[in-house]
Amino acid sequence: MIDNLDYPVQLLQPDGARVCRTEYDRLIADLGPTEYISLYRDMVISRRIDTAAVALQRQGEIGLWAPLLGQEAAQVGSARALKPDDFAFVSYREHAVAYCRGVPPEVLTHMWRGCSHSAWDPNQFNVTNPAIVVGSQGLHATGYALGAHLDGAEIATIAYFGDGATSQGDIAEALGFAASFRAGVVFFCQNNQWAISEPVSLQSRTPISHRADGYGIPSFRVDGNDVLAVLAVTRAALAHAREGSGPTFIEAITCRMGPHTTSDDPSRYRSDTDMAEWRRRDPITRMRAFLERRGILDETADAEISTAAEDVAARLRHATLETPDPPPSTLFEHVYTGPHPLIEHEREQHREYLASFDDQEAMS
Ligand SMILES: Cc1ncc(C[n+]2csc(CCOP(=O)(O)OP(=O)(O)O)c2C)c(N)n1
Repeated sequence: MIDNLDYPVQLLQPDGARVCRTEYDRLIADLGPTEYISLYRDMVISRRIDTAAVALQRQGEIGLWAPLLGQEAAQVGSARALKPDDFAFVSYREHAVAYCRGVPPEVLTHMWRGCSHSAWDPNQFNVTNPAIVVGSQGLHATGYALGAHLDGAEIATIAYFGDGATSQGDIAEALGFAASFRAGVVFFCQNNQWAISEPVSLQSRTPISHRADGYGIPSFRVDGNDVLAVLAVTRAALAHAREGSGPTFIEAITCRMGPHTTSDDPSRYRSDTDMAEWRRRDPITRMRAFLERRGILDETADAEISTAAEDVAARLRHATLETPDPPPSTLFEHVYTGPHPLIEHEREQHREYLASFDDQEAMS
């Protein structure tokens, strides 16, 4: 079942035609019209969350956002393969993974507005908060997977990271450790073609999935803009982890169609012509074409999905604008689990700093 062909696994062509591949078809044989619509719905809603958050950043309501535009199939397909007890360790771009795990859309902007250290309780949804330190979550996922194995829990762990992160020591260490100790972790690399301005061709002289070979980790290459193929491949990898067979590596080939973050201007390093081919492979258009070919998406379902997406965007917007600014002193909370002399010293300095304004007021 492990497939590391250079040609990625594809079950849906860009025009929505279904490609048959028996070994992968059987992994999604349980899907019917309801599930197809539901996958499409999650992708449409995820994209709408993303555009709403970008608009909030442009209006100065959040400090930063890392758009997922173009990566909806990679994220929704893989997240929908997870079982409730599995645990996902994410980077800063996996808003659709968080959404699929049940994180309320209203809290997705919390950290980016600077009003919370932690947007949600990771243990409530079995998905971590965004990790900004590139690659760090690979180590966290590996440790968690090993711990779960020692506890006898039949769960899988998945670590999401980008092509750039494969050049980080953290990912190399995680791969080595997971392979040696057969940790049940799925290394899910979204090869979105860019690490900020650095193209993947410079990042790796081999297909990214081949890097797993050096660690003795079986790998898959999948068309990351094909939600059915991603779902099938991730189900296989997660099953491998749950049955105690150790780690796997998935390279999902996709494209970040927007900027790296809202602070980036991609026109400085890639042309519109470069992006034309990727627009043709848009994951949402592709799934929609598949649904239309099968006559599954009628006007009622289409309208319901659009309304739901607008509703989620409105809730996100409203919640972001309504979130109160926390008192600045909360900066010093939760740095360590208990009191720490350095933090207490800094807290006192901060108190004195604020008090100095009271003195100035009294003098004027
Ligand atoms: C350890 C570390 N080094 C550098 C950075 C700065 N940085 C943030 S994102 C990024 C590129 C990551 O690219 P990739 O892993 O391909 O993920 P993508 O952003 O494309 O999803 C870099 C270098 C960081 N956050 N952490």
